[in-house]
Amino acid sequence: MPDTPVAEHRCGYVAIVGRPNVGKSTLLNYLIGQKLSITSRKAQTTRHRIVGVLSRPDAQLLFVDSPGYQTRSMGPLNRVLNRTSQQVAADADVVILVCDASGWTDADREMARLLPNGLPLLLAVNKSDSVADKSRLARLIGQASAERSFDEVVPISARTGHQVKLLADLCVARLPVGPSVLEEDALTDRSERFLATELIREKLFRLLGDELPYESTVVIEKYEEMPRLRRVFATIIVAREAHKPIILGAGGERIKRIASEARVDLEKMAGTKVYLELFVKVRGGWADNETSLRAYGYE
Ligand SMILES: Nc1nc2c(ncn2[C@@H]2O[C@H](COP(=O)(O)OP(=O)(O)OP(=O)(O)O)[C@@H](O)[C@H]2O)c(=O)[nH]1
Ligand SMILES: [Mg+2]
Repeated sequence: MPDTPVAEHRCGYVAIVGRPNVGKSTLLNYLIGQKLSITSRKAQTTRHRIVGVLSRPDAQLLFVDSPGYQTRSMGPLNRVLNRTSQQVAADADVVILVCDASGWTDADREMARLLPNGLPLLLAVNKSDSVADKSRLARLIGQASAERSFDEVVPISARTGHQVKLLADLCVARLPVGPSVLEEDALTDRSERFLATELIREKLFRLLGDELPYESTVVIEKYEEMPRLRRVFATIIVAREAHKPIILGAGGERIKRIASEARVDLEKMAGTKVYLELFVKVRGGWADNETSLRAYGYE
């Protein structure tokens, strides 16, 4: 028998929510030590609920990344993304609200107001590495705490990892006691095929400048899994004919680059060689209503 009592094992869902672009997906990836959720400089990169698993001796944390909560333009796609964001928070055992250390904005305020009561709520003030003036950080924390009460407020950097372990520990302390619900070596609840669509979409977000058509998405037509090879046929869907040449680029340069960068990531993810073919199709109105959005995988 050990002399010191062994702490009880804990397990539960930790929602990662906040307005677009504050670093939620970067945080998820740092927490689980792997690139799982796609990231980019553009707002609303994440469009789905994605679970990333961290198994430690004392706990299994099921972190749930979510789309950035949008308070401005309100098309059908935005409405669906906002609903996903709120659902992720409502279903969690602990909620991490992520904001940007550069300042507490109206969008943060609205998000904080919408979060459910009665759940442990932690505020992670991210990108602290990019703020030299620490009094600014103190001001932000004062302002945020005056508007909503947080169980903990932690300045972090999802890029450097500063205080990310502390944030995880604070979550563990608030999770229900219980056994792990997933295998110890599980990384996510998502399929390889789903992760493949995401990695391709990431390249769209990263390789297109401001001309990125917001109403673009990726569907996998065929995903063949062989022991040492994946054969992937995917289509980039855009809503207007005029968007097609933007994706293709002059002489097809751009789509070639999207495909070759995506292939490198797909190979890393699958641990095999990958053969990837990309197509572009126009599907007018695919993002215009919730029924067709569902057909493209948006819940
Ligand atoms: N300097 C700095 N940049 C960061 C940090 N965390 C994230 N970023 C950058 O912020 C940008 C947005 O990061 P994401 O992780 O995609 O943000 P997100 O909140 O998931 O965004 P959406 O999914 O669009 O809502 C990227 O360019 C990241 O590299 C950080 O701690 N420090
Ligand atoms: Mg994201």
